[in-house]
Amino acid sequence: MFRTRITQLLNIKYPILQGGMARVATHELAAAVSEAGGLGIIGAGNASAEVIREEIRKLKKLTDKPFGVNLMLLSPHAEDIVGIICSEGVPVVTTGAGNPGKYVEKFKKHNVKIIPVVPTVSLAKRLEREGVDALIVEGTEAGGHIGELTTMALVPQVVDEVKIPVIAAGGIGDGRGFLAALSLGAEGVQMGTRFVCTTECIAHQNYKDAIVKAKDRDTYVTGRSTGYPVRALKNKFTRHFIDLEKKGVPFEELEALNAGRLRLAVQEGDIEQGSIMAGQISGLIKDIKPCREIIEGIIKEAKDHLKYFETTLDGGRSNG
Ligand code: TUI
Repeated sequence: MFRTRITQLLNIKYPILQGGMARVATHELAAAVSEAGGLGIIGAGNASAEVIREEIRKLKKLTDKPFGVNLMLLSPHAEDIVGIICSEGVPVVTTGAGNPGKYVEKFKKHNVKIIPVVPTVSLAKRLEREGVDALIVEGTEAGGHIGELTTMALVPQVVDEVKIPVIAAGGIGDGRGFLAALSLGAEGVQMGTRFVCTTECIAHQNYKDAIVKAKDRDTYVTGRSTGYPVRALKNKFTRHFIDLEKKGVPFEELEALNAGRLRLAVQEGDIEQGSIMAGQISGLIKDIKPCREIIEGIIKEAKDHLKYFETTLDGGRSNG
């Protein structure tokens, strides 16, 4: 059940991808997700090509299942990482924070499946024309760098405009969200925040605990004024950033303030001065558990929910 064009394209058991989060999505997390039947993804973030080559090699020692690398297009090392992805035989690349158009030909030549994250219908249509294999359509509920539209509104609009398969992302954390995404016409989901709160994720315990503690209104978007909006958990750092933004502090100063903040939260566990990138679904996440339990739990919950549609929602008239 839940076989789609995405499970076929990627040769995976369940149509569940793990977001390629900078610093957080290391080989440990990606291997665990792939071993559990999803698609684990190493987040390249701003790391150097050498670091990512090592991550890929370490992942291959832990699993022989398909996996991906996320190419963050704002990285100064993006070009070099494209080369590593092609030479190391990575089966899938996802991209974020920009238009990967100029790399499509090279990835195709090296048989790398390319799946960009898109925040709009126009970019989705353009990248389909350029020959990408599928799209991750991400709503503003997501953590990290985000677009403006919600998953609920954006996914069906993209689905209606493209023929290639769509993966929904942003605000998905359990079986209900998974099924909702399929109802919108997506053929898979990508989850980030849910996979941060796993035993295999290397993020500092304070980072995971902050997400588990978070309630519905505890995320905030900084950087709207600079054109680089980022969703993270509210803390001293986001409050300070917003204050400066309101005062009209120049872009360069705000950028400088951002430097090193993700590392501070992920590695040092500084949850007041660091940037705890996380999505709006944080309020739903109540525990830290192995990736396999999350993935199998989502599939079971989705199946149970389908039964609920068939039985309870027709007033119990159906005999199943
Ligand atoms: O990329 C993300 N999330 C990210 S990237 C990131 S960067 C970073 N920050 C601090 C430390 C280390 C790394 C943090 N979070 N998600 C995918 C995503 N892509 N969301 C939105 C987009 C996007 C935006 C504009 C994709 C394409 C796009 O195109 C603009 C254009 O050029 O047409």
